[in-house]
Amino acid sequence: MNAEVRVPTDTLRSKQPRFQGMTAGHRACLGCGEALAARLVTEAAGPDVMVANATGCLEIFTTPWPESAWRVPWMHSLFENTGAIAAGMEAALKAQKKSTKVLAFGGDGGTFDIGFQALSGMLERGHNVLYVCFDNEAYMNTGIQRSSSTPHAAMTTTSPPGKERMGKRHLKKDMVSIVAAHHIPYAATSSVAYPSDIRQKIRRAMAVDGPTFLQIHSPCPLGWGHDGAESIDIARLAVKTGLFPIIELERGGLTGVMPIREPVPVTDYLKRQNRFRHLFSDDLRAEQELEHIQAIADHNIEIYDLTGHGESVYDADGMSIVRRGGMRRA
Ligand SMILES: Cc1ncc(C[n+]2csc(CCOP(=O)(O)OP(=O)(O)O)c2C)c(N)n1
Ligand code: SF4
Ligand SMILES: [Mg+2]
Repeated sequence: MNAEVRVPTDTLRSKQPRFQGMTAGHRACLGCGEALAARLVTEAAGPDVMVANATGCLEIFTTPWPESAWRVPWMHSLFENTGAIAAGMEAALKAQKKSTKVLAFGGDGGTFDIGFQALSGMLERGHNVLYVCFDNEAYMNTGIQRSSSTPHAAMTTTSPPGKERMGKRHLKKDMVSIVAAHHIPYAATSSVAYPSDIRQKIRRAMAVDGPTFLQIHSPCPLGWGHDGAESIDIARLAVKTGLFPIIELERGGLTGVMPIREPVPVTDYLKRQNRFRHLFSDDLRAEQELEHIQAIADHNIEIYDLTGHGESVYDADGMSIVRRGGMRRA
């Protein structure tokens, strides 16, 4: 490199994030949305945290014995008790008069299904815990089984398309609404396609003294069937179709949405993923399913008024480079 254009190391260092709670040494697949999301979350949360982490890909790929990618106190919990473990950690810290924030991490399987009871109890009792769900829409760590977060018609090893059905028969569970129905101070969705939105929401949740929840849409190249280099594009399309609305709820009421300037057809999102390839076959049921999925996206656009702020620069097209955080309603 020409010495005249060399950037001093100190300048480079000053531009690096100050703290990374999850760093090198993990073994996630290339393009893993969950790995990137977890890095962003821990970066925004800062060093004064303790983590309870349900079993799943995140736990497995960050702790291949004897290595660990964690730079914060971190505890592996079972699938079913992450909420209870996090609540216990918070109670212990409170008894010691420490202000360290407890974070709880789980996949969609660990959150929507198996750990749901402990999560509900933790929310209802008002523990000061930020629960983050890394939503990759199936049980990926054990080989892509459907969860209650898997979208309708997606192919997994336990929802194969065939004579009986076109992939998963049921709808994706509306988890953020269920969580918000616990009247907690703050619940929101975000996507790994919008890092500044994740950071802003984590900082917001960290400042709340009480239970908070963030569900982050995190593509899994292995389970969704796309190239790892396309993860961010695909995550952005989920938002821009209306299939994954980015919203904020406070005490159960909707307070913010990320608007979509020009919604794109759901086929633009679906056709990029192998898990939906049967919907682009000659099967007569395929067209019906595509119409059904478009209707789901249209419904989201309507109920959250996602196109209502189409003139704003703070939307699904522009906000990642323009501003942090979702648009707030008056
Ligand atoms: C009670 C229980 N059931 C099943 C398993 C096996 N298991 C370990 S990880 C995993 C999948 C996790 O799925 P998810 O929570 O969505 O996380 P992901 O791996 O997709 O990130 C399963 C089924 C287990 N460890 N405990
Ligand atoms: S299987 Fe999916 S979630 Fe698991 S490490 Fe690979 S890309 Fe990430
Ligand atoms: Mg999962």
